[in-house]
Amino acid sequence: MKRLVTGGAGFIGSNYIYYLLDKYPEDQVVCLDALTYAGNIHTLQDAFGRHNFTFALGDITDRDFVEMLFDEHSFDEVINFAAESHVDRSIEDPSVFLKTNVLGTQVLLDTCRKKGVPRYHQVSTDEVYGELPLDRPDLFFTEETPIRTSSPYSASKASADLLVQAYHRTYGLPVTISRCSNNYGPYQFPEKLIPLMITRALADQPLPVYGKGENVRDWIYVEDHCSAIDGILRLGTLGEVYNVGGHNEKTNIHIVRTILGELGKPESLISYVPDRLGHDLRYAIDPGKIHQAIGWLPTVFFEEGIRKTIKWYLDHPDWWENILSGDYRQAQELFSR
Ligand code: NAD
Ligand code: TDX
Repeated sequence: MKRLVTGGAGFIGSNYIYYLLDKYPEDQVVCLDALTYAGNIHTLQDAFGRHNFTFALGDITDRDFVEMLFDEHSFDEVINFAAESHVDRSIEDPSVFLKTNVLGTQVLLDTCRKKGVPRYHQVSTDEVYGELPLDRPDLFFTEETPIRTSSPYSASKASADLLVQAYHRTYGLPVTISRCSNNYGPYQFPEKLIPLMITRALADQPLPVYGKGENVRDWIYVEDHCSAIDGILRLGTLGEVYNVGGHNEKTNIHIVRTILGELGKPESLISYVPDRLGHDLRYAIDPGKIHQAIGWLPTVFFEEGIRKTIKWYLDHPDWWENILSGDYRQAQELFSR
């Protein structure tokens, strides 16, 4: 079995590559990544030692390159993690979000079709459903919830989802889609809430909480997301969408206080800042379908997962200090020559 993982130098893609290398030690994994600011070649250093791992530096929007890669390797599965993923950046400048997330997905779909790849999986997000109100804890996103996006990021991800579904319906492309809630764990870029707060608290810098910190996210430990995707690829039904989440809803301020408590840092570091534009109030996934269909359930409770995550950042200062200093970009430049 030979799998292509796009965006594998990023947070979830790299965790998925390690998951695959451990679970299927005989299978081949090829990572295609453009090493944008969010990709980090150091993240994959343990994978480079494995005989069955190959890294390809390239952009999913580059049709010629993607076709060449597919000719070189005959892929059995393509799993698309590659994306611009940060909502705040999409508010600053939507353009690259449309290019990578929509047109990049189109290139991958076209190439899968042209080369007859037997399986394509699109890694999507619960953000395509927009927001739920804070005062209706009984409401959850199901796969039937209408798409109603808030940010340029979520609009681009929703567009990609629709394209994937269209390629299934029109051309019979064998696809599945997962829509997961907020991930946390090792190798997450320190612009996202949890690693940002950990790294800033360690440096005794102010922790910027948007608005009143009352927005709710449904958190999932990254390994549980990996096992869900693997399950969908093994047991899912072609053409279907699966929501992935674990009933782990927390307010942002709860997350920030938990991190400060675990690190023994004062709450005076919290700094309330102006709210994100179009800030979604609450995300909450109903994971009933994936549980019924393939028996998947998350295994890591938030209290355990957040401790593991904080410990990982404490144990790997080189990884994130290299990012904060910008030094990690030098390795990327050397690598791309
Ligand atoms: P990330 O930003 O950490 O990583 C993205 C990776 O994609 C990087 O390695 C980057 O270099 C690569 N990339 C970007 N543009 C590329 C291009 N044009 N060609 C090739 N590679 C490119 O993102 P993440 O948090 O790991 O998210 C991965 C996927 O999961 C995304 O599709 C995202 O929408 C989705 N998702 C993320 C979350 C979350 O909580 N982080 C939740 C649900 C779904
Ligand atoms: O500095 C901050 N202060 C703050 O209060 C940051 C970066 C975030 N926040 C808030 C905004 C959100 O309510 O924390 C919450 C989480 O923010 P992010 O980490 O930026 O994640 P979110 O916007 O929820 O989107 C994430 O989950 C869904 C990922 O970045 C997406 O890629 C994924 O699709």
